[in-house]
Amino acid sequence: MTAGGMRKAWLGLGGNIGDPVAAMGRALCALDERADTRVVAVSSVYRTPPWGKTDQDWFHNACAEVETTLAPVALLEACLNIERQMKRQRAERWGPRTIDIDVLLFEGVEALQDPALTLPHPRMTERAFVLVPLAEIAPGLKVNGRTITEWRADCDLSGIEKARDDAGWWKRFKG
Ligand code: PH2
Ligand code: MG
Ligand code: MG
Repeated sequence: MTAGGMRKAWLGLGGNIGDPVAAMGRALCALDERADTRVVAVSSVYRTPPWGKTDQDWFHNACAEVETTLAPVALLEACLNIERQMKRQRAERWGPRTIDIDVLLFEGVEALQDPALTLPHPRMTERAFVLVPLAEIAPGLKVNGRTITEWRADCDLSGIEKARDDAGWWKRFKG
């Protein structure tokens, strides 16, 4: 635990309707503006082929590290509130959406089975659109006994390309 009772958590962000880069930037600014949470690292933005349901537009994805005094489920609630404030549109599971913010991992919580939240995120170790950006900011972080870099080496990276890597890109979308 860091000073002031802050713990680190890692988030996955994405979207494929409207302007997902702007939506991810605004979502990160909204989290950073909270008194209980700050954004400490953000990956580049990647353009990624749709996973799970493939007949939809490509996504943009990024990952972020935050420090927070919130408990895991409260952090998820904060993320869902931001999605709602941004009037997220979503029709179906794994289908098109304007913004999605997932809690992937939480410092000091090896596993969590809560009706609202499972940690680590159950599908993160199979998803290149999570592992590629996360490996930039947390290469040595361990999930289920292996590092992010090791998980990334085993997954299909085809199609993924960097879309934006200017430092602090997300701060340009402050509302
Ligand atoms: N999110 C999903 C389903 N499929 N595919 C990509 N490339 N990126 C995503 O963020 C994504 C997805 C459900 O959350
Ligand atoms: Mg998701
Ligand atoms: Mg989600």
